[in-house]
Order: sequence, then C-alpha cells, then structure tokens
Amino acid sequence: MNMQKTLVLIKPDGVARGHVGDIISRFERAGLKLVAIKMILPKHEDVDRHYALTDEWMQGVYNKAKSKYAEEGREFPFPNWQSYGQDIKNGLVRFLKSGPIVAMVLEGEQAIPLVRKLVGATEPASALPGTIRGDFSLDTYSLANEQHRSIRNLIHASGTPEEAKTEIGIWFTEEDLQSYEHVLDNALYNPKAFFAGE
Ligand code: IDP
Ligand code: MG
Repeated sequence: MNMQKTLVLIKPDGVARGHVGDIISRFERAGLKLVAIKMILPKHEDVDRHYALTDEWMQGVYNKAKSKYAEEGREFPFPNWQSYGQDIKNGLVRFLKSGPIVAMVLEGEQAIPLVRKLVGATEPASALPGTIRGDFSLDTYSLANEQHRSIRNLIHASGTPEEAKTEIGIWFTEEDLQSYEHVLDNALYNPKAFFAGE
C-alpha cells in the first residue's frame, strides 16, 4: 500500500463562486478521506512560503505557459523565465490574499496523483471534462496574461510527496490532522472484504 496525504487549497475564486461543496464532494466521491479542513484569509508569509520561488518552479511555470502558446501557434512574448516566474508568483500572492480560501488535507492510496487527476490541467480551458477545473471554469493562459493576473483555476493540489509534506506543514499543525475510521476503509482497503473464500 502507498497511503498518502495531500494538500488542497480551494482558491478565492472557488470559494466566492460557491463551489466549495461541489469540489469537496468530488474528492469524497472518489474515496478520499478528509483529515483536516479550515477556512482562512491567507497571510502574505504563508502564500510566500507555499509558492517557493525555486529555479525549478519558475522554469516549470514558464515552460508550461510557453508550450501552450506554441500549441496555439502564438508567439510567447516573455523572453526570461526568471522574471516570468517572479511575475507569476507575485500574481499568485495577490490572488490568494484576495479573499478566503479553504485548505484541506485528504488521505488515501496514492492520494497525491489521484487528486491531481481529479483536479485536471492547470489551464481550465484545456482541462478535460470530468475534472474539477474542466467542469467548473474556462480561464486561459492568454486571458490571464492579457489581464496581468493568475489563472483562475479554483484549486491548488500538491504535486509530489515532498511538496505535500512541506505544504501541509505550512497550513496545518500535526494536531490538526485527524485519524478516524471511515466507512469506506473496509470496502477499499480490507483484503477480506468482498472475498467469499474458496
Ligand atoms: P498547478 O496549480 O496546476 O500545479 P503551476 O504551473 O504549478 O500549476 O502554477 C501554479 C499556479 O500559478 C497555477 O495554478 C495558476 O493559478 C498560476 N499560473 C501558472 N502559470 C501561469 C501563467 O502563465 N499565467 C498566469 N497564471 C499562471
Ligand atoms: Mg504546481
């Protein structure tokens, strides 16, 4: 088994648009266990720590945006990944501080990639139907950049086990994380469930 905990933030657009319930129900429906949840008006330092400005992160953000423009046959007018990454980070700080967010920790087998799958691609307009971003929004890289703001894509979800550990530590303490028996524990994880014997 590979039980994982992952961090999800419902960003200010998701809260203000009234999609908190829709979003949580997607995760519950898939069998994930909610182990911590709270509504917060984020502080500058928390968002600053959450989106750590590493070279890897800046390059990732830059390359994803650039390849999206290329797919659309459009020129990517930003020559420098460092300044692009810095601008995106500043936009995210403004976005996340603009209103309350809902932070939660979800637990389950391979929860980190599972949640990313349910959330969908970064750009809502390219996110597949059936994903949260694909079903509840239509924002694009182009529009966000034209308006000098972050892509409004409703959710943040941890990408790797290292990211999940750091990010959970930013928004929650060890005592905030609950441990309890969920009715699905048996159906999903008990090897003897649904087993008639020989
Ligand atoms: P992710 O949230 O799908 O992991 P990342 O590439 O890690 O996506 O970017 C973090 C967040 O920054 C995105 O969710 C989005 O809100 C915003 N963002 C990323 N790239 C751009 C961009 O090129 N323009 C505007 N906002 C962006
Ligand atoms: Mg990311």
